[in-house]
Amino acid sequence: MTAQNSLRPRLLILCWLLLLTASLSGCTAFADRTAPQSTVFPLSDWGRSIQDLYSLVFLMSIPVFIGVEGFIVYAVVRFRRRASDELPNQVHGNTRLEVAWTVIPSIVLLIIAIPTISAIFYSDAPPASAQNVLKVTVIGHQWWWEFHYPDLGVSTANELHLPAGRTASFELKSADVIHSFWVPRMGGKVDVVPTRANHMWFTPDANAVGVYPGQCVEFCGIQHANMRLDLVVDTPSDFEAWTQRQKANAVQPTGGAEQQGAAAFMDATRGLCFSCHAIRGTEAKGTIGPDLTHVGSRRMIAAGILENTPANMQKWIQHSQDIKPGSKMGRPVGNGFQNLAVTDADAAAIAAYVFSLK
Ligand SMILES: [Cu+2]
Repeated sequence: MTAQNSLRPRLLILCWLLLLTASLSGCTAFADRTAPQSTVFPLSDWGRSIQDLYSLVFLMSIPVFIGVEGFIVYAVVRFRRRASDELPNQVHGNTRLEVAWTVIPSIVLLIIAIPTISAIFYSDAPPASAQNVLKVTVIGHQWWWEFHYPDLGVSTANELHLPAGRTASFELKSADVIHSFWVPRMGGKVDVVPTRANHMWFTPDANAVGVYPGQCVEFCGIQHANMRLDLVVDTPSDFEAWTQRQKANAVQPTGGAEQQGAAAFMDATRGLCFSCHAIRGTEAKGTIGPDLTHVGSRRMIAAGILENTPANMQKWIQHSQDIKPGSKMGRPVGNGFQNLAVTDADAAAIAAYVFSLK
């Protein structure tokens, strides 16, 4: 045996081992029920309808895989070149084989098509049995999410609250370019397209209380990857309490750093914040950026990039263009934005003020 020949089986074994390792590492991710963005352990009715389809296709692909690979292995072994071989038998066409490999895949596709079409119709509108459907309007912006609850009179940004066990129906719109809305644990993705409204719905499971990250999944510009959101599934009573807090106007500070921050927020030569942000109950009525009426109650800021703390809030106010280059947070210059020119003292005061808006 030459050196080259003895190397070949070793290389083959190495390739198989690498493939096996890669597949097994995939399995551990697949089996992790706590993975926040797993799609294979859905927590809603809509998510389950998609998962059922996925399981069906996966199960059907197993015999197809074994069959096709089996035939390949058989052909490789049975018809391998032998020392005594001359030119193999030359054949053309085999009607029986060709009919078989047309009919069998057609049957497989038909079996997949029937539940797929029924799942598409199921996802179209909430089932007639859904009671007290909660309406939510989702508006995608470069690069954050706006949420309105038209029947509740509540608006928020980047943090979507839903009560467990109650069907939510979404109207999805865009303020600028095409985005796509996705909370993996709840179901699939739906495009968010300018000039039209798309729709989706799902019912978070009654036992799904928790926080589930979501994100934009359609490339929408430089900060696309930083266009995240949190879905907070509350118990019905927690959701009711949250709604009541969100409905209220902002409580204005009467002293301390918070009050100085409120003054800087409304000052065109200092914070300039009011020109882009709204705070209900004040003169700030801007619509370019998120409504800040209760921003202090949110877990994250900057569309899921920074944890909501006074220090991070100050960092975001002063260094928004370093943290999220290209975002519309900052002072407009030419076609873009630059960091706000606020003093450290003003930035700290504004941060204390908006953080107090719970
Ligand atoms: Cu995007």
